[in-house]
Amino acid sequence: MSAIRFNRRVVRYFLIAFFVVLFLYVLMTGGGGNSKSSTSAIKKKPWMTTGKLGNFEPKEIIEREGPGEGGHAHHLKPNQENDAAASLSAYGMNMACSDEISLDRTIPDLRMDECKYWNYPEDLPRASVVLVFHNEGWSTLMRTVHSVINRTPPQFLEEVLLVDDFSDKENLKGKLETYIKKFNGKVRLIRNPERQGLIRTRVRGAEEARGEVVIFLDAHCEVGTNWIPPLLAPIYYNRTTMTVPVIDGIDHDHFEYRPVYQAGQHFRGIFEWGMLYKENELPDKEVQRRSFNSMPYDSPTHAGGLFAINRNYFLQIGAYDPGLLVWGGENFELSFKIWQCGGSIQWVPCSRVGHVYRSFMPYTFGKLAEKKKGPLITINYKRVIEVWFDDKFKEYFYTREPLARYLDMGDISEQLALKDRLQCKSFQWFMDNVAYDMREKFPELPPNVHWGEMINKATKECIDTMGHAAPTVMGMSPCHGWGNNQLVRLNAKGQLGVGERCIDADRQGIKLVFCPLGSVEGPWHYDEGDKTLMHKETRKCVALHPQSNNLSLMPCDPINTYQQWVFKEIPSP
Ligand code: LR7
Ligand code: MN
Repeated sequence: MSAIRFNRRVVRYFLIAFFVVLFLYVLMTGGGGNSKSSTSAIKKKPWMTTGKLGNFEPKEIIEREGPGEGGHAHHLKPNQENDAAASLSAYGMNMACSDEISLDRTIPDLRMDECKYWNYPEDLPRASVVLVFHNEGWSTLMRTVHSVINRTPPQFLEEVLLVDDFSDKENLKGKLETYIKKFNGKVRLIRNPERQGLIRTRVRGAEEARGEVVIFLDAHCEVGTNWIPPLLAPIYYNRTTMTVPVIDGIDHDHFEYRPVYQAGQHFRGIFEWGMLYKENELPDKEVQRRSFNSMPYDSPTHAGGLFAINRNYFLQIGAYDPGLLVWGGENFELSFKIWQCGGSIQWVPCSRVGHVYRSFMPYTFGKLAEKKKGPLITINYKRVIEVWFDDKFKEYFYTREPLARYLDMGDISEQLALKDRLQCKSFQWFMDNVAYDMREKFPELPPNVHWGEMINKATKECIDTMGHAAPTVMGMSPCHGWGNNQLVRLNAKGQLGVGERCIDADRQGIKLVFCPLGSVEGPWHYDEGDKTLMHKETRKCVALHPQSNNLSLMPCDPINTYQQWVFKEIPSP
């Protein structure tokens, strides 16, 4: 009897010990088991230590006191208001405030706790951190450099490469050249002989960079604790993976460092059919694919500014399309190209970098924009969708941006040839396999039945957003023929809108509102005969008040010209 009990106890202890060992093993290997490919078989995977700090974690936590330290807001004195206002309007950020904050200031460690326990290979590739800049403020530019130098293990930092996109600010000339000498060659400066815009300037940076990996940052960033190993590791295992840090916000007025998302919450980049960049909560499929919530995850696209990529791979896939000008759309071009041509994009929760979101864009697009007719960013989008979208999806873009059909996007034959040469997959493949969460947020768009200016028959004026952001009431103004705030679209499902926003009605009048997410339908019925626009729910019609010039719903009166609306397509610009 006792012998049997004894044996049972031994078995029980043995089983417990077995599971403890198994558990520790799973924990230490990151649950991944064996390696991905034959080359990576010799490369050790990152692993989670049990209770011990990861191999590149800083050994001590630095604390400092002073303005803005710890990422706190710094408030200027009332008598500095003029300086603050002047710098805000020159730079889109309060440089008077920034100038009082140390270039070496500390920022909070906003990572998930788990991040501190990851170990990474000791032989990660070396990176060139490339900062392109055009007329940036001195202290925000240099704080970016300082934060990279201070918080990057030197063995992984080949250089910080500053690429000046033809700035004309005096302090970015000789003073900058002298200042960077103190970094003993770690910081290098090259200059464009003429303005190239950020897109071409980044390509030049990648061509000139000496590191195996290039990491692009905007010239007003601060990198977080142990930011670099988690960005480099996925590239080390697979050179066709591009990695993106989590981008926190730095206030443009008082420089407070704020988390974009709480630790552990994950979002990824998608887009609206008018090519507006959006972020969407990580779909369950991606959450479940990973064994730890701090592990990198796939993202269809990225915001544009901050990412790491193997330098040769970036150049091999044609870097950015050289036909994209100055600013905008390049983030989509690179994302579609990478995914469709066999690479991948991962967002990395354990790497956090702060970025100053400006209050407005302080620079113009210069000579490059003057040469182009029409809105340059939309032209960039058109190039991107014409190269990477399948025909069906191109229509969604033109439904949202009808004027884009008439814009001259230049020659895209080289891009199409590249797509062919790299044997890239279709956009449908991308939508089904990568951006599958787009369907619920931004379903496929029904065509427009009308678009253009929406003109009142009585006054001959146009319905207009008056330049206000949603939610706001719509107004009336003389038709100007430029589109923009007067460019209205009515789709086959009764949705009326301007750009990405929708038009609806309530007691206050006819309003510009956010479109309901996940729906392409709307409340309107347009009568092609009477030219009235009826709200299906209330069965009332959009009417203009002759005296006040206000818009509201009124009982339908089809012979009243104040209730009659005609759509006029706008000729090509
Ligand atoms: O002509 C120019 N030449 C330049 O060198 C214009 C700009 N630049 C530099 C500029 O000095 C800065 O360092 O390029 C960098 C980016 O310009 P910003 O900071 O004016 O751009 P942004 O932060 O408003 O815009 C986002 O979208 C851009 C165009 O698509 C770029 O991809 C930016 O890098 C990108 N920024 C981010 O992704 C940071 C996260 C915020 C978001 C969204
Ligand atoms: Mn920026």
